[in-house]
Amino acid sequence: MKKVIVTGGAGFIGSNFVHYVVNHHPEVHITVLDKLTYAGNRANLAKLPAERVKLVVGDIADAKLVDSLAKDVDTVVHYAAESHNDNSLEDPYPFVQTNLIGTYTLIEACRKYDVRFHHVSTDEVYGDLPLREDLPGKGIGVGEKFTDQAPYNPSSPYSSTKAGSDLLVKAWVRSFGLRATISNCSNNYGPYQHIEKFIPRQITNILSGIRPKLYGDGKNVRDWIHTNDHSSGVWTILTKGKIGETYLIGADGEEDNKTVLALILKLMGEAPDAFDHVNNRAGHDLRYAIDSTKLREELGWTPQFINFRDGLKATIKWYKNNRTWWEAKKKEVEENYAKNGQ
Ligand code: NAD
Ligand code: TDX
Repeated sequence: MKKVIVTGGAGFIGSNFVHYVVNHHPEVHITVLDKLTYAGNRANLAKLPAERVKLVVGDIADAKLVDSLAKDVDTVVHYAAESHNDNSLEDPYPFVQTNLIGTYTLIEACRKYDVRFHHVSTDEVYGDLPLREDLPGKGIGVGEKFTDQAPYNPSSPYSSTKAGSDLLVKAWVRSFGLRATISNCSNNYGPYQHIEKFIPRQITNILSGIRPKLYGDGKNVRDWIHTNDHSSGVWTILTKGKIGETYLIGADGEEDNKTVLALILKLMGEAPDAFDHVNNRAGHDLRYAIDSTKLREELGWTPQFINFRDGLKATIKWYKNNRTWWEAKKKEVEENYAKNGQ
């Protein structure tokens, strides 16, 4: 693997992956293909050496552009997507266009030039799990987690288009021999995450003198993983994964939203009740939980950033030290949420 296209490499997880590869794998040259939507930001790549990373601003659904780039590389790692559930409930169209047509365009080019393809997806394609407190018998070890055998059962326009994109990749492997793997990861946190998402929204609210906003009763559970561990998981699959296989990436980080918010408030020196309950998300998934045994045992991957409190502390510090990165966007993001009572 010497010449790699990273789609969506100017977004949150994609740019962290580009940093990871530049720092750990000096032989790789990267072309980032990114449309720079509201979620993409050139600044995420600004500190990287130009001789290692080139940014092409363009759409993954632009077949001519994709064809011209794919013919010169050996690997495509596909992060680009419309990624926010709340936005997909307002306007599903960009999700259908980018997540489905965009992925289709990429895999067509990869099959034409026999390029290795890795598809980055989400645990949300499997729908949700019941809360542990609603299961007979409570506590650790109770209740199933998602594995790669779980049935697809997505809830939102976002997760259904991600599910559709996974199925396209699976079909292209079987019908056309596309050399592809898929990963489905749980909720990421870390630097460069857009402030529309839960953790950065609450941190930047506090830094802006706005009270944090919790959807519903805050009992919904997410399985948090530091984005650097997601990057090492994707790299492991790219280098050791079996073609046609799906690997789930997760770091056993289940927490309910109320607990995460309480920790943010504590770490930032705020009172425990200094937040607002706001309107719940329509169709809000209850719980996600990943069983990553296959990736750990078959490919030898282990997450490194498993202390959530420390990871959160470092993330708070990053948003404090990088106000110029997010401050100009804050007003618009909050105005959009306010329209929905959120
Ligand atoms: P993000 O919204 O921060 O970044 C998406 C990037 O894709 C942006 O840079 C954007 O400009 C680019 N993009 C969007 N449409 C494009 C198009 N048509 N052509 C080219 N570029 C386009 O998203 P993220 O949170 O970094 O997620 C990246 C990927 O990881 C997505 O595929 C998402 O489904 C998946 N994922 C995310 C999480 C999470 O917790 N955020 C968890 C599991 C999987
Ligand atoms: O202000 C908020 N208050 C709140 O309580 C926001 C923005 C969210 N929430 C809740 C909703 C979710 O239960 O926090 C949880 C996390 O919300 P998001 O950050 O929007 O993430 P989620 O919907 O879980 O999806 C994320 O993880 C899976 C990513 O956005 C997806 O791209 C990924 O596939």
